[in-house]
Amino acid sequence: MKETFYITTPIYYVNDVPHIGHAYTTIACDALARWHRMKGQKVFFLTGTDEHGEKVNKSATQQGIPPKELADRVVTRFQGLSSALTISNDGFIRTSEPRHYASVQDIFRKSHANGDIYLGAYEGWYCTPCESYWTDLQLVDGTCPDCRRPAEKRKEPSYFFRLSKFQKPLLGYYERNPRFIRPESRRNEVIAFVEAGLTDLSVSRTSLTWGIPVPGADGHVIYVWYDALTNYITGLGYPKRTEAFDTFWPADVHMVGKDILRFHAIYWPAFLMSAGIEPPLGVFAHGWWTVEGQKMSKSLGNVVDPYEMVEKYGADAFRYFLLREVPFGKDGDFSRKALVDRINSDLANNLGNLLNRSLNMLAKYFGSVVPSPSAPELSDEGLLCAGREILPAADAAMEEVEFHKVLAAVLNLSDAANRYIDTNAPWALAKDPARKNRLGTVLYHALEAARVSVLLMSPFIPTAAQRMWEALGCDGRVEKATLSEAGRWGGLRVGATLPRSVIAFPRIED
Ligand code: ME8
Repeated sequence: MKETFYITTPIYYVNDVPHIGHAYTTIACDALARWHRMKGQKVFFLTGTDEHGEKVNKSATQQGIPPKELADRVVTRFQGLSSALTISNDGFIRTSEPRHYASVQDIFRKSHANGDIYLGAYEGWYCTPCESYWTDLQLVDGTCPDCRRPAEKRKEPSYFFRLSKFQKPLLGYYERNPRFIRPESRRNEVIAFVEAGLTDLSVSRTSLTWGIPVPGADGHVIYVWYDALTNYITGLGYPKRTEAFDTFWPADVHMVGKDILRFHAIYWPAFLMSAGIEPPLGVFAHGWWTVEGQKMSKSLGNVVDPYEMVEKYGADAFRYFLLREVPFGKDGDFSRKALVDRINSDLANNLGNLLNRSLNMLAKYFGSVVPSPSAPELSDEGLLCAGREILPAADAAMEEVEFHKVLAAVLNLSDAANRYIDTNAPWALAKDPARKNRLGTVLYHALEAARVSVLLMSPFIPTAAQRMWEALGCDGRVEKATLSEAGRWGGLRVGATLPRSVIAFPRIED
């Protein structure tokens, strides 16, 4: 196993407040970061805000304030997401920070010195919301092929990055690193795009002052994507040769939405190759959420506010729903009904119920003290076997970033434990004093299944997992436990006194 793990979210534009899309990527990264920490790896998890460029400038102008003021105001909403959603990020970067200016100018200078940046003039169709130039061929009925809003013709002096030179190196990199772009279908899309030929990329603007100045070229600011992508190395201390940089670069995974995959899988490795820096090891593109069957948009008024979700349902429920409901990488639909149903069926009725009923019976039959299990009988085998298989299965699914499979597997275990209780009927065993040992064994295994489930579920629902962890008499913070403890059946402490009950997930009545 690699000793370190570096994961990043995209940096979010501060032209508007956070929505479900931002929360989604951040939550996914958080679950992965927590999982890898519990595997014993040294993890760095970076998130932050993208503050330069036309989009932010335009929004600030509309509000009649300088762009930095808008950024200072909105950034607090993104920073606040960490505590609202229980996000364990190790760093937060703002592209308006001086450390980032130094970083972007340094990599720009290196590419320039290597002959990969040159001065030219750019003419094209520009889409302001997407901050992208398009060619005649790419336009769709005069509109931007990404967002379908009208594009305008523009010409300006511009520095260009020799992207065309990197077609072969990029294709070689994709070939040598088949897991660089995931999921597989996206990888094929990117390869086809690069194979079709790459044109040089305009990487400076003279039409804008809200950005990082091009070193030694008055009037030019660096194109927002060149600026933004560089955050991933600034966050580790670049251009200084810091210990963090040496430890964590290249990044293991840049998590992104499907719409910004191209920037991460094509531009970013090319910028790095040109500056003599290793490209990242992976980019994973997730799908998009619609809301109650419709595209999310301000004009429809259906934008899902993560703060409101947390207030209404709690961070764990929101986190769990987003990662359980839809296979990561696919598009999905968000609906409150689906969220409520999911939480009630999986968390309240299944895992929550397993723990609570086991505690109730422990109180009733053993004065709440965990009994010592006797040798397993045939009817224990199914559950013990499920317990042995869960960790490797969950870890393999996590490697593939298949959150829904990990969660389904854990739910299967707690479901199996609930059925185990039903089949072994502790209430019947309790009637016969001669079967006290057997009764103790059944309760022990039921509670142990809850312990293993809680441990594996903790990267997804950290707050409730901690509550359940404590209710199971386990010491300390669950996130400090290691995943390997889930692979050893029998971690539940014999002789521990547990509470009579715990309601980790009350049923939601919406
Ligand atoms: O793109 N469902 O920032 P951003 C899922 N600053 N994800 C969604 C979504 C939806 N309905 N809507 C948006 C930027 N997203 C740049 C990134 S990185 C060097 C620079 C996702 O604030 C979208 O896919 O516009 C993207 O990954 C993220 O929100 C940030 O969008």
